[in-house]
Amino acid sequence: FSLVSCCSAQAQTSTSPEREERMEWWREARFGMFVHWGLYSGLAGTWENKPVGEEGGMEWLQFRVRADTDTYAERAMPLFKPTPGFAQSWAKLAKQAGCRYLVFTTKHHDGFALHDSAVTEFDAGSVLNRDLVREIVDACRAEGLRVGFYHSVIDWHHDQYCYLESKQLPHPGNSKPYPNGERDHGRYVEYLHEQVDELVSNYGPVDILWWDYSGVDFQGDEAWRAFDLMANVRDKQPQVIMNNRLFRIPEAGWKGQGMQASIPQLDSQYGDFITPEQHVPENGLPGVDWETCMTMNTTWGYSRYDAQWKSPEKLIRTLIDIASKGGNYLLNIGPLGDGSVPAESVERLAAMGRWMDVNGESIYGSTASPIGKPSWGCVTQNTKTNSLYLHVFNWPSDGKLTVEGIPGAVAKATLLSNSVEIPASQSGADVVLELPKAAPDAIATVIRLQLDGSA
Ligand code: JFZ
Repeated sequence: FSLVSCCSAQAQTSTSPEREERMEWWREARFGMFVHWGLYSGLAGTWENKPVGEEGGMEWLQFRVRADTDTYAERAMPLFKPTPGFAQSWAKLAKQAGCRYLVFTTKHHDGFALHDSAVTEFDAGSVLNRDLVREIVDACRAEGLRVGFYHSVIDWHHDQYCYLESKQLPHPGNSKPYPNGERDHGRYVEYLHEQVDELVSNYGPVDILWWDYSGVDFQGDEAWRAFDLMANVRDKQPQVIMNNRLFRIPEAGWKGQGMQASIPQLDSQYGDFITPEQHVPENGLPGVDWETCMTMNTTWGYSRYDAQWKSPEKLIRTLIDIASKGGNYLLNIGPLGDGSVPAESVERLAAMGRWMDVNGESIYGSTASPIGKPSWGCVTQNTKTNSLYLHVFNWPSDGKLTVEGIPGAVAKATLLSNSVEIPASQSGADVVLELPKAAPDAIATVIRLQLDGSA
């Protein structure tokens, strides 16, 4: 009889003491910065002097305009000019925002590698005589940030890469002619393994490997020799945490690759965490580690046309919502070709940092709330200190906040920002709090409930 229930497939991760140990910092961290940056960044959403579009992923520019890889590279390279010190400014920005880790694109689908690779000339080492991976890793370490490598297994540049091995198809976007009319995808896979080996051998400890991604009909071991690939990474970096995007459950279709709320199975053999993209799973994902990745506007790679920015309030409340459901938030920036960060992103991260400076205690090290989804906001808990954190989004007009389902006796209620005590009266699992008339923080005011006894 299957443990998977009949009506709602409940994901579970099989785990081990080693895995529990390596997940510890990641579960504490709750907030990370994602960076999409590569050749496409200098193009900034423009091709032949026209906007490629007002929204959507501009890191896909080569595909969107159906450019062959040589034309794309020729036009993009002169516009990709990282200034010295760009990496330090990213790391400082992440640190000040309250991020505990930074994950950046070592190679995106266009195939351009940011490190100094011995196995290609389509890399920063050959083109710029710089190792941008080393610069970014060093900058992160200097700020005390954990560091993760996003690595695309899709590669529109490599002349042996095929989207569907069996059909000898190149990926749409790669219009290089087939050498001898035929490709040998196995040779691409060798290249992929070599390049990943460089990345996990030459830059000291790597905290995360963030694979991206498999298609419905070509995935996992068949497509990438995924188990070998992961085993080598694990061998060189025993503590590394990996996502599950090398795999896809074909029956689940395009919606099911663990980017969405539920997949029927997850095992640490397939990756340590699931990556819902651009959304927060309605009820979290109990039993699995998950991280929502999200853009601040609509594109991952920089576009000068995309002006659809989420408000700081929306971003802060999303971080809280995710923490209250037990997940992590990986929030993206798309720097320009010179490595500078759009002012809109800097402002938003600064606002998040100001909120986190005051209220970070309610986010770091928190776990999913035992209290469901109250109408007024979100709740996180810290089981080590036996406290609950009420995040009030909608301030009660009469100043009385009723909290239902408290799993214990409340010893003390305080405003987290200034430790001022809040009068509380409890009857059973319900507590009524007498709040100040006006919300001290219009975005999210946090009230700390200390419960009796220690967990
Ligand atoms: C992938 C990339 O294609 C994209 O450019 C970006 O890097 C993002 C973080 O990851 O986007 C995907 C991949 C797969 C699906 C959706 C978006 N999918 O299967 O639905």
